[in-house]
Amino acid sequence: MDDWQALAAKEVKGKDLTWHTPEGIAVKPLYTAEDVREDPGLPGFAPFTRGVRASMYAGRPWTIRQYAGFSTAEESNAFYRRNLAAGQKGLSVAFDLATHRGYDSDHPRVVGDVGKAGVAIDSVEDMKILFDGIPLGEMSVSMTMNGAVIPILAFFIVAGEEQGVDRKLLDGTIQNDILKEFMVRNTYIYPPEPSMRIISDIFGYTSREMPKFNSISISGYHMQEAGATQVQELAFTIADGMEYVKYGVASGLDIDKFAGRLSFFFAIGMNFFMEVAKLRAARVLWHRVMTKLGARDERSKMLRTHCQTSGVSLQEQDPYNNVMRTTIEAMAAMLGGTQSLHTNALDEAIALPTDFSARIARNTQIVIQEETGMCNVVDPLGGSYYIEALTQNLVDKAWEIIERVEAEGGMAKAVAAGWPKAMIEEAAAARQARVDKGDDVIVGVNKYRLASEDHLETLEVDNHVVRDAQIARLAMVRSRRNEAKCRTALAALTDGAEGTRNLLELAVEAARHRATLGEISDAMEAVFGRYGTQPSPVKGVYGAAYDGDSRYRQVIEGVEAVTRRLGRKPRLLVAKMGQDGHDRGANIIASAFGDMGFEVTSGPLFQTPQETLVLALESGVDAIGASSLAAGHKTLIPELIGLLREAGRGDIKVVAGGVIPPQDYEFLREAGVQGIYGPGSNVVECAADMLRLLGHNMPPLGETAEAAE
Ligand code: MLC
Ligand code: 5AD
Repeated sequence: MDDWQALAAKEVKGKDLTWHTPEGIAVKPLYTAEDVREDPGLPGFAPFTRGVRASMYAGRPWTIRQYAGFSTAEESNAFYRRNLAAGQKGLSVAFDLATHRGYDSDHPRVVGDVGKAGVAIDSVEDMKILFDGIPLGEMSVSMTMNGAVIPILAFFIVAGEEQGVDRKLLDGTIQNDILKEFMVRNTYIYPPEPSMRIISDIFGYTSREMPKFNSISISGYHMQEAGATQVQELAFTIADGMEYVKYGVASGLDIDKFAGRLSFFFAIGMNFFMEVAKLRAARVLWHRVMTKLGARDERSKMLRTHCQTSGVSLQEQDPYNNVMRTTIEAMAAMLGGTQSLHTNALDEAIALPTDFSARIARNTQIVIQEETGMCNVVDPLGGSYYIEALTQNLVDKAWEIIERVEAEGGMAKAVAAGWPKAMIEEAAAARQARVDKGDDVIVGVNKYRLASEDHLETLEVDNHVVRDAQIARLAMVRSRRNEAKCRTALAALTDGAEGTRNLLELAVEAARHRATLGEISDAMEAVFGRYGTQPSPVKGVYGAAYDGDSRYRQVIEGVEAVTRRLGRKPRLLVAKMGQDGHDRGANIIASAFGDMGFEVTSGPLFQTPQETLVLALESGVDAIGASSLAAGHKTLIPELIGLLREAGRGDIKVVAGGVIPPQDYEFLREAGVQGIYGPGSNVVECAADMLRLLGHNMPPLGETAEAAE
């Protein structure tokens, strides 16, 4: 080793080759047998470091399970069938945001959301169409639903019933993970306490009635998407799992009766070896945790997981690069031993997948499975000094966080206290600063950027058409049902929410009588109430990363000049309208603009344009930045501008940011939007633009005012 060190030091002239990762791990340039503390054992045996099955993919490859859904049940059903015919193996349903948040498609709050980010499901009738020709006793179906989990699972059970499928045979997964919703994903409906009860009720019902069904998908995915480091994702996900097990046990269930059907879900980003090690570490940690919690059955201690390649790692610029990124991530997922995988489409940063982009995404997995021979050997990276050392490293680092969570009374308390969310937001702001400064390279975005981009065909859903169709079907369902029976079932559900009867069981009865999603949701809301939160962006992280940077300094000076002119700081409202809860971008903008000297009002989630207008006027803002990541921009932003004009405040500047396809730019500009910032926008540049909009003579960054003139 001494000789190697001397030789390497000579080669690099003494430069330190240690890589300090965002998770605080010092990765050395070389690993040897000395670094491996423990023998990882064998696959299929505790603690499952090398995989949960003895034969792994040599016996059966992971499930190719592409997450999808858009527009109506008919259109999504046809899409699923085409995909299954082309080699997809399992289904994974994406619902629209109206459905997620417990609103029927005819609700006035969801005009911009129906059918946009997923499929609109209002009743059993929609669910039956969604799975028409797809036998629910044979096909495993995952449903990503958390807020409106009771009506959706009830619809699924009744759709199965009406297909003639015994509940005992229903195979699939429901996401049902509410803790991470409060932390990062934001499609909650009820306050935390009743939300946790709902989860225990689902554990109780499924463990009794649906032995093949995975009752939860404990998700770290969205944490990484929100900016968490791999260690944070790992630790908070395992800690969430512990909390659910404790609630299940406290509700009277035997741990080994339900724990074997808990499943997990992780994001797989671009740090290849770290991701492989993360999945191995997750299995070690879960085995440790479940042993501690008193599980006896080995299946209860076995972490089975779905993975999805990382959405945030994909870019709008030079989008074919995304195919390579997704391939690398897919390989990390399979080398880490995932049970099921979704590979993202190359148009991820702009829209939902088209048939074309979905085909490339699916084939990424099929090529790995069928052309490379990679599945023939179990855990082929096992025994790599680096991988084994990194696995241990991640276990140790995550364990420190898990111990902190436990010391403070568990994850529900930690979520209520807010520190995990703040930790993730700090990591997100730090990452954004590294990207904006060019320290973290993104090819085609902050390095090797193209002078002009080719046009990419993307999917567009006309949500007015979808909404009209849904409203018509709702009317039909309501007119044909036995109103008295439906009302009685809904009243029983409200009583159940007040009492202790199993809510899923009661909702199944209501679903049979054609109660709608909104009605079932409301029946519980009457007792539980609807939950809302106020964003509180982190301070100082973005600014600290930029300390001493001349371009950043230029913006600060610009803000100071505007402040002198106005006699107060320039004021910005960061607005989130519609049911879109993706708030990473909004939080980063609020945080970074605050650091640069703006006075920022962070609007609450789920606002109507009318509510945003009121807040803008109350806060006396100069500009509004509307953040849109769920395709509501063409409906909601023009409506807001119209309201501002009606109120005589057309002078308030409106800019838009988020996932906005270039073909919508013209439409938005015509509607009065004065700046559009898609994925890959540099936040310091955005701030400079904002100063220009506010009338400041801001030269291009990097140039002095004289040079610009
Ligand atoms: C597997 N099997 C084997 C085997 N491998 N049998 C013999 N030899 C082998 N080598 C058996 C398993 O035991 C099981 O049977 C059956 O084959 C299926 O295998 P599995 O490993 O359980 O796979 P699968 O059915 O695909 O289940 C994977 C899962 C599940 C457990 C992770 O929870 C799942 O599918 N999750 C998907 C979640 C998802 O799609 N989420 C999307 C989120 S998108 P048995 O009898 O033991 O069950 C999102 C984005 C957003 O959230 O924000 O909107
Ligand atoms: N169809 C396909 N993929 C979707 N995603 C979200 N909604 C859909 C949908 N309706 C994927 C994207 C996103 C991640 C959270 O899930 O990849 O980044």
